[in-house]
Amino acid sequence: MTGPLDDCDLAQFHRDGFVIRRQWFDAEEMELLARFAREDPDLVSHHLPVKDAAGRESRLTLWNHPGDDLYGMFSRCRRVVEGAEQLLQDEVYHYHAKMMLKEPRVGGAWEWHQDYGYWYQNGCLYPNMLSVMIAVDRADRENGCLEVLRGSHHLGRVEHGRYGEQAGADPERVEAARARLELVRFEAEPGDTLFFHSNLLHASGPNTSDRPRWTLILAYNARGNDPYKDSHHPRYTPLEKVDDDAIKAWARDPRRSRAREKRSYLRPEDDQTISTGKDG
Ligand SMILES: O=C(O)CCC(=O)C(=O)O
Repeated sequence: MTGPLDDCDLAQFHRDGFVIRRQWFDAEEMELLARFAREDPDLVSHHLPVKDAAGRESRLTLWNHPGDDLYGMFSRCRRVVEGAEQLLQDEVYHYHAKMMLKEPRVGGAWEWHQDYGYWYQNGCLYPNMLSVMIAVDRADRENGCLEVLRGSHHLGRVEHGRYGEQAGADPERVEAARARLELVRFEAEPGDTLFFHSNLLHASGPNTSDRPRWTLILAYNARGNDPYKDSHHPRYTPLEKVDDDAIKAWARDPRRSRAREKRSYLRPEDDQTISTGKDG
């Protein structure tokens, strides 16, 4: 399969479970996204509050299907979709998108987990799934950037559940993995993009800074991994790709530039794992 990623990226993804592409989206694209998101009342009114073990609150707003608005252009652009297809070696479809709103001083931590730890429950037989994290704000240690354990996707799926005050992967396994595997921080400028495997162990600290840390996370499933049962995320749904210049073209189109989808957002009652600290 050909696409935007090169052989080095593919080798790194298979070896490490992730690949980082700096400035995958340029400053103009990121300014459009940041403005669109910060002016979007739905992100605030539909957010799901998730508390960490220390009682700090993170917020996320999640929807399943990409449409024709600016978020949809990011979810559907070839740079992302064909990159995901190269990495999963299959046609992919949109599993969901979410904006993580880690606000200054209050944004909470995320415990160590694998996304497939939860997606497994949704009828996905294989972990042939991934996420694409796009930094909307600068992300660093102080405002709680994402941390991953290099190569941890080779562990396979680790047991997930509620352990004491924490929801996430089995802490005994996490501790053993942390003792052996390198921790890598996704310190990022707006537009930097991380593709990561659904079995990669990842976590993030609280936002102790005066700056927000918003990120857009797009999740994709392989067509060949169509879930065997219904869940709160979609089964295979063909994804209509758009060219990479669609993001800027969208903003130049006066009919579109303010248009927002009427989307169906995930609600806490749709998914019990939300109340235990994860969207699943
Ligand atoms: O945004 C973060 O810091 C963590 C996000 C995460 O772990 C996830 O969405 O699976």
